Amino acid sequence: MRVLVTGGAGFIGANFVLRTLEQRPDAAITVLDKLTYAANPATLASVSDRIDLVKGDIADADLVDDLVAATDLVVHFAAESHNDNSLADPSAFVQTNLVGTYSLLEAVRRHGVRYHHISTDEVYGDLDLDDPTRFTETTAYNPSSPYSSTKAGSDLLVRAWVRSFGLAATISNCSNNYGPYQHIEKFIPRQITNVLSGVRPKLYGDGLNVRDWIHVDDHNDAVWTIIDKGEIGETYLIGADGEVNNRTVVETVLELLGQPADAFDFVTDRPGHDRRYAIDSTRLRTELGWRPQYVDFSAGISATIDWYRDNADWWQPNKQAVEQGYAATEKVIG
Ligand code: NAD
Ligand code: TDX
Repeated sequence: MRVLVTGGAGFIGANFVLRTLEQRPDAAITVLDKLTYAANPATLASVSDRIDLVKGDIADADLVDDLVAATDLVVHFAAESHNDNSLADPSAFVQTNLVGTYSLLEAVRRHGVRYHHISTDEVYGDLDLDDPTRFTETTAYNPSSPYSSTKAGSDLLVRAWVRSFGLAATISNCSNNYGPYQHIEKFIPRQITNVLSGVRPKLYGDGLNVRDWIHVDDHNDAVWTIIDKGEIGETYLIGADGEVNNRTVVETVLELLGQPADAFDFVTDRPGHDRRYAIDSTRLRTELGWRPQYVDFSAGISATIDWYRDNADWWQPNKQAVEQGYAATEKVIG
């Protein structure tokens, strides 16, 4: 099978490529990636002779048309993905997440290719800490940030292309991922690499915001499950019952690295900071039979810490610049 993976040099897309080559050695993979600041081609170095890596923009309609014409399946990971960046400057988010997705959808429509769209639980907005409900496939869209609103808009484009043009598409909305090769701007790798660099972890606001963590391999296994067995036109939520508040995550990282549990700083909160995400993945489990493999969060974090400790070459060159970027707006409040 020929597979076009957009954003395959980023965190989740690259893990998808590596895992697919392991599990499906016959897959012929082309990666289309703009190689923005978020990409690290070193992630794909070990498989460079087994894939085609095309540096290009998903909004480049001619390039996309050529690549889509030559594939059986598109798995669309490419996006601007960081909420904090979307608050500083939304323009790339509108361009890539909306215009880029539109360009892919038009090519997929012209060539009648199977399409899987990767999205996020953030399209549903947030929940109160004491709300007994969780997001399901029928929860109304209510995004908060420029990032999540452009992801919501891209999901709606897919739904419209399915209904209006009969596109052979599926959509998945997943909760927060962690694991190897995640950019150190994101919460968990930022705090792991802070502690490894002798810097105190930084918690936004009161640290009680809750995220529903899933290991990236569980996410990607779910994506293949949906591609293989999902119903065309349908949406599936992906989550591993991993709700943890941010303070507990930081305390776990500190503890696993032998530091006092209170060796962190509270910093200014993110504007519009979503309080809690929580996914009900019953549909994926009961209809398609998927189950997460990583159910012990502390063990998953411990393995992720080991990965960052053993792969300092992968992240260290970026560390100072990332922290300088945060320091420009972040103030310690406690
Ligand atoms: P990432 O930022 O690590 O990687 C994104 C990749 O897309 C990078 O390699 C980047 O170079 C590429 N890219 C950006 N703009 C592009 C463009 N115009 N053309 C081609 N390539 C471009 O992101 P990630 O965390 O791996 O997220 C991947 C997907 O999963 C995104 O669609 C995101 O919304 C979704 N998602 C992420 C999470 C999470 O926790 N990280 C959770 C749910 C869903
Ligand atoms: O230094 C930090 N301190 C902190 O307290 C950072 C970077 C984050 N946080 C908080 C904000 C969030 O409550 O940690 C939580 C997680 O933050 P991020 O890693 O920025 O993730 P989030 O905003 O939840 O979005 C992520 O999950 C859903 C991904 O970046 C998105 O691409 C995905 O759609």
